Amino acid sequence: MNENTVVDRLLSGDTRALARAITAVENRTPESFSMLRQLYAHTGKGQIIGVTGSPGVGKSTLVDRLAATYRRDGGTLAVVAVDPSSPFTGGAILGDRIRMSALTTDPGIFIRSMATRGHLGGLAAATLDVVRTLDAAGRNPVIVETVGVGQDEVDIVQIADVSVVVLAPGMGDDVQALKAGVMEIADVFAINKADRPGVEKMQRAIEAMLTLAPRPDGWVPPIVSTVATDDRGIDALREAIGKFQTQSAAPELRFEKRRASARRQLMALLEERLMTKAIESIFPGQTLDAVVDAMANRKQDPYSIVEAVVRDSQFPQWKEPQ
Ligand SMILES: Nc1nc2c(ncn2[C@@H]2O[C@H](COP(=O)(O)OP(=O)(O)OP(=O)(O)O)[C@@H](O)[C@H]2O)c(=O)[nH]1
Ligand SMILES: [Mg+2]
Repeated sequence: MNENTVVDRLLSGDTRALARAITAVENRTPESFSMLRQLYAHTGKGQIIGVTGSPGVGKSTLVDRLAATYRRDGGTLAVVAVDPSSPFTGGAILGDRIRMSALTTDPGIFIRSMATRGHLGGLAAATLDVVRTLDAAGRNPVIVETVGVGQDEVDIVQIADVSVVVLAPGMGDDVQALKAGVMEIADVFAINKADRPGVEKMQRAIEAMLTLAPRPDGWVPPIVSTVATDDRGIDALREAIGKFQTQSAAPELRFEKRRASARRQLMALLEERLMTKAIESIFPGQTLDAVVDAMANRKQDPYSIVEAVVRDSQFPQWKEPQ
């Protein structure tokens, strides 16, 4: 099937065309980049909701319930789970870490699992492109679940229009751990597993932190208690998400977010493509990991590598891509 047909079909909401496109995007095929060029103008329409938090806090269960409430409005949506633990599968199978219920058989909810391993410095880029493709296809919202640990995950969450950080009671130390990275990107907090003791303590810990570090935009992130397994608090969570979206829909705020997101996307793509190209050209047949290992063993030094890359690179002038 030619690309134009796939793009047209995808834009008209065809689920099979979407599934094929997503697989191509995940595999970073040359055709996928040509398709992404055509799709870019159609992106930025829907809402992207990031859901992040430590392993096991109930993100997937919560996403499942949240997806169900959006689905009841009648639109089609998507869930992307970034799974840091499973080996690279090409995203073809659902890891058992995605605990989606009956929704998995509903074509109105497109679900993909992305594995962290196997991407050369480009998980953020690949995930961003998958999310953009879903957005172009009219999936709204696109909910992205990530475990909030590494830089990649933080990068991914930052493309979201609204970020929900999920915590669970009895994880007091975790609030401290999250503080450095994920805490400051939380637009909404969900204290899940609120059927367990320690909800108030957790709430106070979050409030204390918010007081210490108020946000420059003046938004005070709401804290919502949920019991995902019991479908409790889901409407309140959705309302909190909606409130933030209304406030950040102010044109100047929205444009500022879009600029930041555009910058990140460009950097992520450049990093992915330039890194691959650089390593391939100076160390044919080697992987980035092998080069990094050689550096760790002091068999290579980073200065010579960078010097070689910069010296041998030719940066052509901008020409409209074919
Ligand atoms: N008691 C209780 N258990 C819950 C709740 N929500 C989820 N769980 C359980 O917690 C476990 C982990 O839930 P997941 O939804 O897979 O958590 P996750 O954060 O997506 O986990 P990872 O993707 O592995 O990081 C499962 O056994 C859920 O049934 C809740 O509100 N209360
Ligand atoms: Mg999960």
